[in-house]
Amino acid sequence: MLKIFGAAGSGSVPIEAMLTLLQIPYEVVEAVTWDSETARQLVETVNPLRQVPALVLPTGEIMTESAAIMIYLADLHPQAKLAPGINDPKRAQFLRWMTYVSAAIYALVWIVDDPTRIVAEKTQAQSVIAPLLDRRADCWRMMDEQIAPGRYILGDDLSALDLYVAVISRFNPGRNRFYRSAPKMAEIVRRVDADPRLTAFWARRYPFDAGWEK
Ligand SMILES: N[C@@H](CCC(=O)N[C@@H](CS)C(=O)NCC(=O)O)C(=O)O
Repeated sequence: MLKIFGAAGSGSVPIEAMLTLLQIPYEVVEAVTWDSETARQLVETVNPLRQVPALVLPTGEIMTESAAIMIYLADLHPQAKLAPGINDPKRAQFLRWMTYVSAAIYALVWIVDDPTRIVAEKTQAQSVIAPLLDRRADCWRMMDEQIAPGRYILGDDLSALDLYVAVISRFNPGRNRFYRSAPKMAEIVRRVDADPRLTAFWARRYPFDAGWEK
């Protein structure tokens, strides 16, 4: 069975959502890395970066990096059409935006979660966060301006990219700002939030609690 080192409300959630849609059983090793040194040490046994998600394949091989894991799983199960195939004209934009969300937006979490990683003076830490959150919002805006979506980002079929954006857009500065920055994708993430196949999953792994849009 697949094993994922992950946490509710983290970057493991879009992978878990994919596995749910694919109806593939998996086990989660819950590790809230941003909250506890014990969790980071647990994850370090599989990922020296001490970050979730980390996927343990049935062979024991380890895979990290959320976008890569999602692309890999989608390609392994082409019948589910969660990624355009290698010769599909949509493939280039799929790869482009999966990598963009990971590299330009998600990766900033390393500083946002703990600015003292780059700021010597603890008193200056807060001043680092606002520009990073502005940068995230601006990256969503630039992506939104360059896509021509249908019901979903790449057209009329749900793909791994929609699941990825639906989750990462909930990270700070939060969904309300995302809706303003990315009006086209705002409609799409709401559609993903409301997907009846994922209702129980979201409730368990990233609940829509009061005030969740921030
Ligand atoms: N590039 C990685 C980023 C993973 C990441 O930043 N994970 C966060 C949780 S959402 C984490 O584990 N942070 C703990 C830390 O960096 O100390 C990916 O896309 O999988």
